[in-house]
Amino acid sequence: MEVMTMDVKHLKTLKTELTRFMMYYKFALDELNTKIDILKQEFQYVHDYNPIEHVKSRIKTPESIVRKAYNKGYEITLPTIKENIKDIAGIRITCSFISDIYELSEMLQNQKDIKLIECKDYIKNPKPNGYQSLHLILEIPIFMSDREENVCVEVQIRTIAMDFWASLEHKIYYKYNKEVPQKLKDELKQAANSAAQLDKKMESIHKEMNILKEFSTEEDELQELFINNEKLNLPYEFLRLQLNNITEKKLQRGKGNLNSIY
Ligand code: 0O2
Repeated sequence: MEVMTMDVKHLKTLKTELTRFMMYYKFALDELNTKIDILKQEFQYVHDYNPIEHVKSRIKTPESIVRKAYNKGYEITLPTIKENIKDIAGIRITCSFISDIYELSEMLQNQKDIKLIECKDYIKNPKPNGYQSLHLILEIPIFMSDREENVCVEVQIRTIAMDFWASLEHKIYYKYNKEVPQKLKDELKQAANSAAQLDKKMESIHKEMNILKEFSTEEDELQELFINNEKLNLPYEFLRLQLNNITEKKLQRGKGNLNSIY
């Protein structure tokens, strides 16, 4: 009887410890999600453009944490798990373009309370199967009533095309534990290469459009005139005629100079 009471007491303590442990990761995700949301809103306001398509976060289940620790041969204690398993909390950010991935990664790393623990760039160096994504392990402090904890979060940043490939590749292999035929592996790799080409194409169109937009804004601004804080538009025909006159005069002057030389 005494032994059973001891066991129940021990189990209750374990449960409390495990709950607190899991809470750290939930708070870390909350913190980081807020940071990402702030960056998204501010970027939209300053640049009139939102680089983030969507954000998804998850916490590994206790079962999956223990399975991973067991498979990797770690001691099954909370301090060892915290020290070695860095993807208990994970955030996946899908961006519009490759350049957005690096910009967002910089913006996160530049925050004073965020420490970069590890960076795996599977965009510059894709995995042999074609997988692409930028993986960061970020550490952030969590402040509780009686302590401060530094908690790791795995952040995966990728484009829509990279995410499309990774999600479908995961689905295709799901619940198939045998060796996948080489032909299918090659085809999946080709699909990854096509996704990477699509990303490059979309980025180059995006850049060219940005240049056009810049010119068009400058043109629009030249046609505007402010008097007493009231915006007036200069008539396009008027501007065109004035510009034609100036060009004509320049040409005439050019001809005159040439005549005086010969
Ligand atoms: P989940 O549920 O998605 O989180 P490690 O995690 O350190 O033991 P590794 O390989 O060093 O293992 O980590 P890495 O390379 O940073 O990749 C870990 C995560 O990236 C995986 O998490 C996947 O989410 C994703 N990933 C990596 N390679 C591939 C791939 O080839 N295809 C797909 N679809 N996703 C990949 P988990 O732990 O597998 O699961």
